[in-house]
Amino acid sequence: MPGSDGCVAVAHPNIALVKYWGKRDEDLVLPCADSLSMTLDVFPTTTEIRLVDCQAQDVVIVDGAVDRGATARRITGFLDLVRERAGRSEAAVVATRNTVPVGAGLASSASGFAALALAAASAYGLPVEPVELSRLARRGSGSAARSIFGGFAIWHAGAPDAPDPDLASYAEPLAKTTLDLALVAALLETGPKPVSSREAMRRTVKTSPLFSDWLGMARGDCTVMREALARGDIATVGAIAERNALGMHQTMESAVPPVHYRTPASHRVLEEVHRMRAHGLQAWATMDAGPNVKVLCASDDAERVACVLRQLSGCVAVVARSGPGATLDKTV
Ligand code: 2P0
Repeated sequence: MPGSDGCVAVAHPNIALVKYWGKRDEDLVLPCADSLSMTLDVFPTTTEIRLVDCQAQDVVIVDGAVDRGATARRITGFLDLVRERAGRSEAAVVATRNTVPVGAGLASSASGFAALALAAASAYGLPVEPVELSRLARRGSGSAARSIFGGFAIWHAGAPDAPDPDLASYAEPLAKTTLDLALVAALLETGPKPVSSREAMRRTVKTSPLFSDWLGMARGDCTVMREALARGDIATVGAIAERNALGMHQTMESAVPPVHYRTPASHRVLEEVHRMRAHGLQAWATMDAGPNVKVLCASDDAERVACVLRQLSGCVAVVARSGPGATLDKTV
């Protein structure tokens, strides 16, 4: 039998330096523009899949508790795609453990679907070649395509007129860079977000008057970011990442109704980052679909940045660096 019956995979979240915000095809999860990220060495997700012949339905266990809601439906939908491609019909027991707060804008769906894609492909006997796996992970959650790879990765949107749009949209690693970038996550709130990023993106594409400007900016930023990473130019990497993240938030805040992920606490951290820069500490902010702020800096400056952030009330600072791609842990 191809593959194996029980597999464990581990994947880490990634933080986009040039963000993905907007789909051109919801079913295939095709983005409107390329995005570019760094996979982290913190907050891994571990997912185990065991195939079971004797059972009609999948069982999904999240952090030790059986889930019968939206998460389970999304995982079963993903497994249906894997089963269809593999020509198999067994149900599965999926047990997944996150170490990142779910739904708090810290990319739990990226690590989650990257780990699930690898575990499921392996269990059902589909190819586990990384670029092919990134296409599969993308169908679970767009940003998961990038978490298949360690270090810096680019997710190609693919040309809209490509003969096979699914094939044209994949992630791949960027060439090695001398840049030793760190990311200090300023964790402010860990509760679920008010609007899912999927719904927020949909609303932004449909209603934001800034959306076409955002797309133009994101496309240009991807090119400049790649060049800056290649020459190890942290000032350009930081400046573009901050501008790109703030542009994404302005774009969604102009949707109807607006999507607000930034809170007063987020603004306090953003102001602190600007203060750090004014005092000569090279640090830049980025934010995702949640209130938490992540601060980019040189690895050697990370502890100093974390120290400053820890002085802000209610702020827990976690230092992260470049981490590995998705790996198969063991066959059980
Ligand atoms: C990113 N985010 O590039 C952007 C920036 C959040 C802000 O990708 O609908 O969970 O599952 O494809 O990947 C979060 O959205 O969305 C995200 P779906 P996903 O990291």
